[in-house]
Amino acid sequence: MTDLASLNAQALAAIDAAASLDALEAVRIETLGKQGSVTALLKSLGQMSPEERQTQGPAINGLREAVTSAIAAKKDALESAALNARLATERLDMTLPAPDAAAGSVHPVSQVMDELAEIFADMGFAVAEGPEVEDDWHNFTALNIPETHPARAMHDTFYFPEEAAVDGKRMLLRTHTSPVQIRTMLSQKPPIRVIAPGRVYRSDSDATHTPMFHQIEGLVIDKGIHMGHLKWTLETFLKAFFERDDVVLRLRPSYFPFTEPSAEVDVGYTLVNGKRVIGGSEGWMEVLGSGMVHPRVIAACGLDPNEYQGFAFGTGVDRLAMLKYGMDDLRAFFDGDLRWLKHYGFAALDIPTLSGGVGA
Ligand code: 2U9
Repeated sequence: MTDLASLNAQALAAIDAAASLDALEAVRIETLGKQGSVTALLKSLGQMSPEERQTQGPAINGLREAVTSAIAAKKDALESAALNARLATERLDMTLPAPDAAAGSVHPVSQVMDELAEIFADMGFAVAEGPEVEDDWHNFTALNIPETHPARAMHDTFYFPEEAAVDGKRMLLRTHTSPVQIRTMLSQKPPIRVIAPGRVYRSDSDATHTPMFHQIEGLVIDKGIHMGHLKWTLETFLKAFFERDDVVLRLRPSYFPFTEPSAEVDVGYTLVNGKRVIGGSEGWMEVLGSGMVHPRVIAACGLDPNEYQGFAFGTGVDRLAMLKYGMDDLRAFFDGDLRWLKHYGFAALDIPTLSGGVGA
């Protein structure tokens, strides 16, 4: 019995001292292996008298179970210690800066779109989106541009072939983002405050026109809206966009079928070393079109123009980008020239704090 007790103590001490899985395996072989000490004891049961076996049997089996479970427990402990050690060496510090990857840059149009969404969000405007393939009613008729209206010809519309008609309607590429606001007015109740940024298409191409360009339009519909709301909104927007408090606006009477009265909006600039810088009023640059939403447009969307009024405005995002960041050729926006993109592109998550100068 003393032999068993000391063998038990020895085995448990060896198991306890095993510092690695290999060392533990060696202990297992020494005790429970074919030639092991515990196995030898188990084999000795065969030579014992039945009486001896009755007392020794349970004791030897108890020893084997104690050694087996001590080895299993130690194996678990060693394995989880090894896993923890490996995880510790593989730990990633998420606060470290990302490695310098030669990634792409944010296109100035995307950058300006983001800036616009942010500025207007601060004024309570939501961003509205709609299809680029439109029907005639949403792009023209609802905007007080009937079939015979000369503005239809002015828009240089890309029409889809008659065979591609949807529900009997000939489709076209939207010539402005205005159909988005029509869809918004049809699906939402006033008060409405939305901006609609996006691609628009016109069959036109020269140094200042590309067949696809980006527009942003804004629309406010509520009770009691007047030109004062329009002017304050545009002034607040232009001051935030050009990051200057001395932005001066000039509203000139104009004509758009969808607004009445209509006004073109100029911003004043000052010449600094022969370069136009926004601010002051030495000269004027046109930046926006705007006006009070035409009562017929309000009525086309199922609202009573005597109850609801609104203002709207529109501008080219590409042109705004050129003015703020000093580019002079619109076509470069769509060439995909990596040198241009590297020069004018923005780092992801970059928030520019200073205007890059006015190039126009
Ligand atoms: C609805 C009602 C009114 C949107 C407007 C302009 C004036 C405008 C042009 C500027 C240069 C587009 O990029 S550009 O060619 N836009 O001058 N847009 S008011 O008026 C709307 C729109 C939707 C329902």
